[in-house]
Amino acid sequence: MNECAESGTCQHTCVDKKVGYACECFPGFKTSPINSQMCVDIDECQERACSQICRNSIGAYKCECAKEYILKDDEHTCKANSSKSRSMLLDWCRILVIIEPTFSFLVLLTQCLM
Ligand SMILES: [Ca+2]
Repeated sequence: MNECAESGTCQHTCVDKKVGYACECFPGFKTSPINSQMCVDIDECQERACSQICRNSIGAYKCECAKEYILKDDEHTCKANSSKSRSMLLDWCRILVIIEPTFSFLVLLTQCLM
């Protein structure tokens, strides 16, 4: 007997077994603890999926980063926004050029142009 042929057996996917059947859920969902035929969203944020800010949604989730940080290509971990710190370094160099022109020329070469 194929219970899966009957409509409304499982909310998402029905897998026919030799004895009975099993319900499976789409990615991002899990079987409901209350009703095994139903699927509920997985709260990935409870599983520490993101290194900083996690936003759960139905069937998915999204990682975000705090101010001054950007999301890495893995879409889970954050790194310091280096372009911002680099521009801060350049600002610092410009100030140094004004204060101490001879010394700052060496600083510019060693630090700013790295
Ligand atoms: Ca989710």
